[in-house]
Amino acid sequence: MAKRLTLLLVLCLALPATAFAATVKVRVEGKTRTLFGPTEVTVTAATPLDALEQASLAGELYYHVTTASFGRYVDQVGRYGGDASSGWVFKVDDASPPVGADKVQLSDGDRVLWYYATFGPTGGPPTLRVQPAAKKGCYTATAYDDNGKAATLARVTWHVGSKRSSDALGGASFCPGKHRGLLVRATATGAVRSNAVK
Ligand code: B12
Repeated sequence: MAKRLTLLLVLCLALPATAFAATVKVRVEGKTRTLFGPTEVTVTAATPLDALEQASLAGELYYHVTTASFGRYVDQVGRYGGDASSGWVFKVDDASPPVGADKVQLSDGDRVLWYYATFGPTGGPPTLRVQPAAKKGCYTATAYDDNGKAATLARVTWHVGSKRSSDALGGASFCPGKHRGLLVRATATGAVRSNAVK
């Protein structure tokens, strides 16, 4: 009887780590380049920290976790660690959760973004998201602040494959014409580069 109870207890303790795992997308944007999943890779993960672990496994990506006063803290991904007000932060569905990366329960369909950023008095840099526009063959770029509030940037630079394609007014949709499967991305001064879309 005691043995059965112990087994039950062990099972209960082990369960939460896997029971709440969700199917999510993950991307990692470094200081100077994308480190993992420009098109956002689908992984199974319970928390944003877990999603980073899955990205690390799939992409042989180095990261390091330390324990700080608030709990578990990612102090390095790839080559760069944090320094003063710069370092690694994450968003879930374009908004920055106000707690550590092991404290957020992910749900199916969530998009996790880890990125290197420098924070100032008004918060971190906006992150860019590219989506297909209503008009076929066209794309839009939206900037999101730390609260996940969408904003239109004054200017956006569009990239098709490795080529810088054009500068455009933020908010205007971009219609590159035939681009033979090359990926479309957006960048903007002071913003974290966007995901890539076919
Ligand atoms: C500077 C700072 C940052 C910098 C750290 C740069 C660096 N040097 O490495 C950056 C911008 C990278 C950052 C990131 C994040 N931060 Co911060 N950060 C702060 C701030 C303003 C000061 C911390 C500090 O320097 N303390 C002084 C030193 C001497 O003490 P320390 O314990 O050694 O400080 C270290 C830890 O605090 C650690 N750290 C920083 N943020 C966080 C967040 C968590 C959850 C943990 C465990 C550790 C940690 O970095 C510090 C330097 O090494 C505090 C607010 C405050 N006034 O305390 C918020 C604060 C600690 N951060 C917070 C949060 C939520 C985050 C993020 C989770 C945000 C996100 N969604 O990504 C991320 C961490 C993600 C990750 N990497 O795991 C919250 C924590 C709330 C909580 N109860 O969990 C705070 C309290 C701000 C707030 N009021 O919301 N942060």
